[in-house]
This record gives sequence, C-alpha cells and structure tokens, in this order.
Amino acid sequence: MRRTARGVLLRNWTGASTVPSHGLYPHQWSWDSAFIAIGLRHLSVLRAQRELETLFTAQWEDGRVPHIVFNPAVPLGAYFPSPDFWRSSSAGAAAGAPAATETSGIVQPPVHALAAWLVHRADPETSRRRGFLRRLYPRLAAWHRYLTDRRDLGGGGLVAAVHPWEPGMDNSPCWDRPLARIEPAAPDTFRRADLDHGAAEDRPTDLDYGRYVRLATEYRDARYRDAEAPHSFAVEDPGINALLIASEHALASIAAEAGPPAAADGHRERAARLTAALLERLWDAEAGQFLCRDLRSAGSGLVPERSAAGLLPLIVPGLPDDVVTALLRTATGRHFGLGSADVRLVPSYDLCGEAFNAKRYWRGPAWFNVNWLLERGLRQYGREARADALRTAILSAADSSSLAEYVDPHTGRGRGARDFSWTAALALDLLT
Ligand code: 9YW
Repeated sequence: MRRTARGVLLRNWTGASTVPSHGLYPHQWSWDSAFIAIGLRHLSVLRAQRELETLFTAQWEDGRVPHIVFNPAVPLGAYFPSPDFWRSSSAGAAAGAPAATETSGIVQPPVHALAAWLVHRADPETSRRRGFLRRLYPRLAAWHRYLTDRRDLGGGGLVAAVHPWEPGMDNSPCWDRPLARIEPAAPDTFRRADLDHGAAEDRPTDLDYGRYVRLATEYRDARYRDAEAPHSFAVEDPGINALLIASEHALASIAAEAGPPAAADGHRERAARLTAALLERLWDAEAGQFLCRDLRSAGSGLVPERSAAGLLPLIVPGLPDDVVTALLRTATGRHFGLGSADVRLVPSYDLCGEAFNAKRYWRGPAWFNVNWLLERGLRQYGREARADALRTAILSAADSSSLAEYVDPHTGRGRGARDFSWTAALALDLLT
C-alpha cells in the first residue's frame, strides 16, 4: 500500500507540483496541493515544500490563491474551463493576477497554512535552512486576509464562497437552491472536457455546468474585483470556514516559529473570532450539525441540506462540548452512518437526503480528504477508538479502490479517477 501510494505521487509529480490526476485534472489545484504536500512530506520534504511554494508563486497581489494554476504545456482542450476562459493575466490584472502564469480567478478552501505547518514539522531543520516558513508566512497571511477582508459578503465575520467550485464540493445538493436562481449559459457556448475522462452518471450534469459557466463569466467580466462583481451566488460554507480557522491556528504556530512573534496572538484572536462567528451563523442545534447560509435568499437563511461539510468543524479546536457531542451523534446516526455496518466511509451528503446519489460526485460518494479531516477531528476531541476505526476504513477503501478519487459510501467501490493524488497522499499520511 505504501509503495503504491508513493508510486502514484511520483508519477503525478510534474517537476514543480503534482497533478490531482493525469487524465481528468492535468494542472495544479489549490486544496489538492495542500493535501498532497501533507502526504509528500513522508516521501520528500523538499518536494512537499516545493508543492506549496509553486502554488504560492501564482498568488494574486490581492492575496487570493487561485483554485487552478495552469500548466502551459497542457493543450487548451484537455481541461475546461481553460486559461482562455478565465483570462486571468488580462481580466485579473486589476486584482493583481500574475502576468506570466495563467490561473483561474476563484479560490478553494484554505488548507495551506495547516499543510505548511505539518510539512515544517516533518523536518524542521531542512525547513529552517531553506527559510521555508519565513518565505511562506507573509503569503499565507495575505491569503487569509483576502478571505476575511474581501469575502465577508454577509458582514457577519465569515467567508463567503462566490462559486460552487470554491468549497471544493462542486455539485453538493446545498447549492441546488442558490443555483436555481442562476440562468445557465447556453450549452453551445462551451465544451466540457471532463466527460472525455469520467462517466456522465458520476459527474455534475450539463445544467450544473451551464450555471458554473455563467457565474464564472460574471466574475471574470467584473475583472475579478469582489467589490464590483454581482456575486449572484454567495454562500457561507462551514467547510471553508472551519478550514480557515484550523489554518489560522497553524498560522499562529508559524508566526511564532518564523514570523514576527507578536503576530501569533493576532492569529489566535482571529481564529477565536471566526469560531464565534461560525457558531453564531452556521450552527443548527436542531439539525445537530453546521449548515450553509445562502446570502442571496430572502432572509439569507440556512440551507436545509446536510452536507459532510457541516461535520468538518470537528477540526476546529475549542468547540463547546455540547456542539462536539451533537456533531458526533449526527456523524454516527442515520444521516452519515459513521461506524455502522453498512457504511464504509462518511458520505459527502446525507444518506437519507432526497438528493442522495451514491455515484454522483459530491451528492453522496465518500471522499478521502473529508474522511481524513474527520479522522483528525475525532482524534482532536479524544475519540481515539472511532478515529482508529475510521483510519482503518480509509486505508482499506483506498487500497481496494486503487486510490480512487471517491467511493460508493456503502460498498467502498471506487468511482471517478484512479491513482488520485490526494487519496495517495492522505493514505500515506495515515500509514506513517
Ligand atoms: C472539476 C481537483 C478538483 C478538486 C475539487 C473537485 C474537482 C474540478 O476536482 O473539481 O473539474 O470538477 O470537486 O474538489 O479540487 O481534484
């Protein structure tokens, strides 16, 4: 297993970063790289550092870290939307997009400071010798500042996603309502490349894609300036915000090690403020989990759909006991089935939800990054036996599915791409 996972990471390395999967995703993805670095640190600390450094060379001057950094050697038709769609170097110039590298203009969850800290810890000596954290710290701080300053669209102290791709869970049923208001782009104005590699029944629908394209076009046409963009999709997602908080804690440790030491307190305070806002705005005691808030609905209400993103705050330190207890009850209950005989891994979406589909991407299948985060959260809250069982289940599903992109949560059968980088990386991490 260890050998297989290493082999995948070696083959998916392109010289300065790692592709999520050669066929389906032939560029560099933001949160993938963070998870990949967490695994790569067990294989080569230098590569793990490089993975993050490469991503951050594509950071925009406004602090945003784009969700895709395009590899210029890959033909345009290999992935959609391609650089000629995003046009970052021209349309993004006002927001400070790099001139020499093409990127997307949206973001993904901020797992990077957490990853950087874990990479540092794997070999502090090499990290210090190379000035890894010293160089990365200001970039990570600017990245978090972009999110907290420019993306607090609801004014309540949380970060809003402006596109369903931003929380990294493209077609989650949580987006169905907010997306229903979006007029899809005409199907003949774009060509999907994902269907060349994946089965249509496993992927988002054409209607979904029409809406993704419309929203991305609107943002691009506003030159990626958050103050001016219409942002007709604006959702506070518990996953993004929980990862930001975990990363803000990591940033405090990074600042203490390699930044201005006084900054550490500022990061801890920011983490505390974000945690309070998360509890205040997204916790639903009746549901026993965190929900998404749709900022564009009348009354800007919580979305009554259970996504696994609503369990991810388990990685946030210092949650009140009653919240942790309720989250565990929900995770182990009928909606997510953690630890029950007929559920192999925690699904991306409510097993009892109307929209549940065991095959279709983020509408049911179990994903390895989500389960890895939950394993970490369980351990943080002292649920060692549950964490051990989940670790075993993750490793067994990773192995039997040939390191699949995602699996059927009931059977563990692999779906989507195989030899998927973050599956390999996170399995390697759990093995070490
Ligand atoms: C796409 C690369 C990315 C992940 C996302 C996942 C998918 C891209 O693949 O989005 O084309 O749909 O949803 O989380 O980062 O692995």
